[in-house]
Amino acid sequence: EIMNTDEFYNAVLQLIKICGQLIKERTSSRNKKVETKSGAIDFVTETDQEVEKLLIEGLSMAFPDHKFIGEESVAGGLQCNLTDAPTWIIDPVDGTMNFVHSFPHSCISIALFINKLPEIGIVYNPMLEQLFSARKGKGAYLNGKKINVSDANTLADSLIMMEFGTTREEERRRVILENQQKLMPQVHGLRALGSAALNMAMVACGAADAYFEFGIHIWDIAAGELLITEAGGVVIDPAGGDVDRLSRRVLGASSKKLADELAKQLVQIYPERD
Ligand code: LIP
Repeated sequence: EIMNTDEFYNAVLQLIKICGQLIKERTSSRNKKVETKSGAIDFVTETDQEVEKLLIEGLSMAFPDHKFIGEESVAGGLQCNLTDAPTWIIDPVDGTMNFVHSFPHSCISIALFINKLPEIGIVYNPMLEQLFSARKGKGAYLNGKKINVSDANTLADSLIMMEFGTTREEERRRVILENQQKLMPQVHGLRALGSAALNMAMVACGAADAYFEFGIHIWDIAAGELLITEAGGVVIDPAGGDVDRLSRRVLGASSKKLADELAKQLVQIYPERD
């Protein structure tokens, strides 16, 4: 059943454009206010906090009964609680490390979930003017043009997105390197954009064939999931089976066959749930 989400979609698009302008203006600044969060290489800036505040204020003014899960609100102590109520899941700046370094691959990632399922997903990189959008049952788009996943369906033909992580913890680094070592001789190539949402957008538009990561949170992947599925791909748990959005694990791919083949290869990590 297709829900009418026009009102929500139009409202969030307006806000995103304003917030995107802010991110774009500030990304080249050499004196950003940067603080660390979970560890030495996990950052937050005043822009992350400001953008999240603008989005939540704007959306709750328009839709007073809607709920929110925001990266910086959760970092500030709020619960990460997904209910059936319409809930906006927000990463105000995904790829904060990139933003801090003026590497032009960060984005706003925002999704609307209703009954715990994605209805709207938007990933906007204002530096490169890339607006990825999807609505349940209506396809996925890049700047208004329909996008589709690639037709790669074996690892041997694939370009795989993966990440180096935001922790220096020994065990986590070891598993990341093991996965790189296992995959490198089997695939066309490995890439890391530094943003889960943008990695997923690359899979959605067919520029990459699969992506996986351990340790992400629901706000990193909420919008990207709908982009990939509406573009014809799949999003599953990295060990195979259904994705569990609060498990901090994700694998997205252009096809079920490729997703399953990749899942079988991966050394697994099971981080503490959100
Ligand atoms: C980041 C992700 C990135 C991942 C990090 C982190 P942030 O989000 O997008 O892909 O490796 O774990 O979650 O902190 O820049 O919003």
